[in-house]
Amino acid sequence: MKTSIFETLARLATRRVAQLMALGMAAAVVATMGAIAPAEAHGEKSQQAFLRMRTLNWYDFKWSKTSINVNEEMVLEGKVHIFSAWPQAVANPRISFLNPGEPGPVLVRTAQYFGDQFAPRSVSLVPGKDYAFHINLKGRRAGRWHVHAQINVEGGGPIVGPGQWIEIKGDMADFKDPITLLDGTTVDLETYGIGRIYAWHMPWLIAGAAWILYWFFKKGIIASYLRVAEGREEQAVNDNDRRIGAIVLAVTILVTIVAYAMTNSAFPRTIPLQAGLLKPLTPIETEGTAGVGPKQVTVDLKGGVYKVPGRELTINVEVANKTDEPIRLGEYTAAGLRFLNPDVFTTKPDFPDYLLADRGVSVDPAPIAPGETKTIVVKIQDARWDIERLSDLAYDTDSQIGGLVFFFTPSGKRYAAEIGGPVIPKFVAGDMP
Ligand SMILES: [Cu+2]
Repeated sequence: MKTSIFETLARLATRRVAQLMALGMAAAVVATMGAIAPAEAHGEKSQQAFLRMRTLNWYDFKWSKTSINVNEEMVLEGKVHIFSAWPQAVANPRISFLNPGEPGPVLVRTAQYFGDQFAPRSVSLVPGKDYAFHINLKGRRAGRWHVHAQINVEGGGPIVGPGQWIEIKGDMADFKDPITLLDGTTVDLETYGIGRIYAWHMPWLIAGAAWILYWFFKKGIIASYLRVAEGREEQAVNDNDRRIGAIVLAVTILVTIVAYAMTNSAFPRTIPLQAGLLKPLTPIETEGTAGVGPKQVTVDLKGGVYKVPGRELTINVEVANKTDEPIRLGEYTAAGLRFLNPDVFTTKPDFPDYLLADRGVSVDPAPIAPGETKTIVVKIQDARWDIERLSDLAYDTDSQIGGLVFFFTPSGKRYAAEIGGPVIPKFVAGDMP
């Protein structure tokens, strides 16, 4: 059948309109991407309950300030217990990296330490040990931001600690980030080399866009894909395409060689990015008030029940008190959440409200005497189980809890102990276990 010139033109025009529409839609998607507001939700909630309870147990968190100006410094400090029974599904924290968890570089990190050790690189964390850390931060972008600490575990992904809202006032245009180089000169990291970054990225962006547009208008990207998928790749590329490809390749190699030589002569002394593994770290060994010291108080989980409707975990815990003072259980913490026993915590500690269940723990008020070993029933109940989605443990392949329990003595000492093991989920209300 013969087609008229008008039909051919009409068909070509339709194709061109469709192409332009697709291009317009792509442009609209790109344009709106920048306008998406920072999410209010906390990404850590999407991680499985077992991952957050049985990997890193965060405690003693402190944000030195919650309101700062641009250029003002603050410190985020905390401690982390590496869970002994680290889940098999997650890679061991053999290579881990501490980071502030924030929505982009709203605060810059000027330094960070594990104990007294300056730790700008990856570190090895050992299960069963506790580490104290602090991150020095400096306000950069004005706004109200949720700031966490997070540890990225190689092969396991980021594990996020508790977060706090930090208000930054002022104007990012005033932000300065001066550092002194090894040769004594001072540069502002905020603007240093920014011209070069643009100069290097723009040509590649243009080349990339030109490449996409060339294929888009000449052959159609999906049509080319179909030709290749059907085994007709020879028809997808002709001699003219090969010629253009060869020219682009030659220009790319030439630009790279010339620019490399120019950069080398402009900056004769450089060192590579420092990316080694720092080890070994010194864990916390202090007894009493600090972390999980030598086993002065040992606990053993003797089973428990998680009631899904009541958001209530009831566990039987065998406690052996090897200290010389009576002790009382005052806190259970897991995944950054703190459940407090109001009999022990008579005043509410300063901690983000979404993670603080200040009346979440109830336990028989009789203390455990020095030298005594007894099994206590601990009830941990709060809506935050659900809000922070820890109750999802009922749906995990192994419904195991994890976390730390803290015991307190009349003289104000604190002893921490790791607790973990399976509990039985229960989906109907009532008292029968
Ligand atoms: Cu957050």
